[in-house]
Amino acid sequence: MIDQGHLLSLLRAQKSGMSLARPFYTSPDIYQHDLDSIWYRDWIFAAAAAELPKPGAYVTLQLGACPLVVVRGADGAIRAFHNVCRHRGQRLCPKPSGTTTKLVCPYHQWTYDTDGKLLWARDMGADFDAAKHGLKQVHCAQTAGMVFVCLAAEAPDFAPMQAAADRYTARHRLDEMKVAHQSRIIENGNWKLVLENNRECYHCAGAHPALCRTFNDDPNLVGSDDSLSSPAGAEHVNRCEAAGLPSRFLISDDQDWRLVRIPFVGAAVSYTMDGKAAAPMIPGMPFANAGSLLFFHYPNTWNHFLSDHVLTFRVLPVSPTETEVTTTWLVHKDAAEGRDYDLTRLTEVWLSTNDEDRRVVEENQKGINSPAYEPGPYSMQQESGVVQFIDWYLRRLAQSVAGPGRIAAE
Ligand code: 3BY
Ligand code: FES
Ligand code: FE
Repeated sequence: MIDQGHLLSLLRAQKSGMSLARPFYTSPDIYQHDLDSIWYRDWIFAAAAAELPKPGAYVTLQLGACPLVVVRGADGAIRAFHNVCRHRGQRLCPKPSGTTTKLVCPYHQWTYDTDGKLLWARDMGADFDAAKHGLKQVHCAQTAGMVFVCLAAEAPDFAPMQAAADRYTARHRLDEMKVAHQSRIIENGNWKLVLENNRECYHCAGAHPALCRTFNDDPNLVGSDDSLSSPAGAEHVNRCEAAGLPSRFLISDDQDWRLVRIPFVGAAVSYTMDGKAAAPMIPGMPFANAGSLLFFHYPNTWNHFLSDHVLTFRVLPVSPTETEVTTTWLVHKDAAEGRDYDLTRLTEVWLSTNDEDRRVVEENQKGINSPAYEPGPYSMQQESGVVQFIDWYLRRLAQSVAGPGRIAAE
């Protein structure tokens, strides 16, 4: 555990508008503190609901020390549990995803219903009470077709974000989407470097030749600004809102989530090499050139809702200098691969972009590891989104010095 006095002195030494001091990106103690004070307390994006299309479908994730399983029950409800057998603690579901009628422990075959109830345990004697050995449940809630989990004993209020994100994404028909593709990569960098990289497009022209064909790198569109100071941004918001698409910049009071719909470059309508659609337009969208609805929620997700497909991004810390990034491409369920969309065309821009960002983040970590590294200034013009993220992070750490929360299962 980090010494609170040491953390306080690091926080006090931190200058606004400057990148973080090295320990924030390297120290195992600060990494553990990040888990305790942020990752084990906040709502964490676990999976797109479309990844759980029918009863018995499940997705697993490793949230810090906690293996979790998110599963759709026979009643259709999605629940989340600690992925830990109540017999001797075996990890119950070892695979990243699957479909099953019952959750069967691979060790001694204790068998759980998809609602977490223990159904069967061999030779446990007459005194054994199965009802006391159900899976430990964790908070689980949905918005914008995305399933979030929370390990805190008392979860933060999900309702405000849920109301806003459901309203902004309604026309994208998230309940009618299916998974077209998923990629999972490990970036050898601290999780905050992955988030920082996402919150600016200062690097886009240099790093992302494919993305820049369609993604507008105007800093007023993706930074902490409300997008209206960009003439293209204002025109886009007005046109979309007039067509009934909520689009105006909206950020929560504590700045941990934001929604805004931004335009693509020129006549582009999707993240493709030629800017043309990658999949049939989602029924419900008023027109193809609706740009991209951006939705982030700290600490672990940013997402793009287009008129023809949806991209979700899940970030999970693996170690102080390793981060898993899972990208999921969703299309309307009636779209058939080969007939209505080509998988390469749909995925190539973001597969390249993710790989380019991975390299940027890894080189960033390598430089920060050097004793020569010292915090440098963010560009207020280009990196206001990063400053907004770092300020959020530092605020959270400052609050946590008063006392981090506890995990519900403790
Ligand atoms: O995925 C994103 O939203 C960010 C915005 C700027 C860089 N990157 C493309
Ligand atoms: Fe799961 Fe024994 S540890 S059945
Ligand atoms: Fe990037």
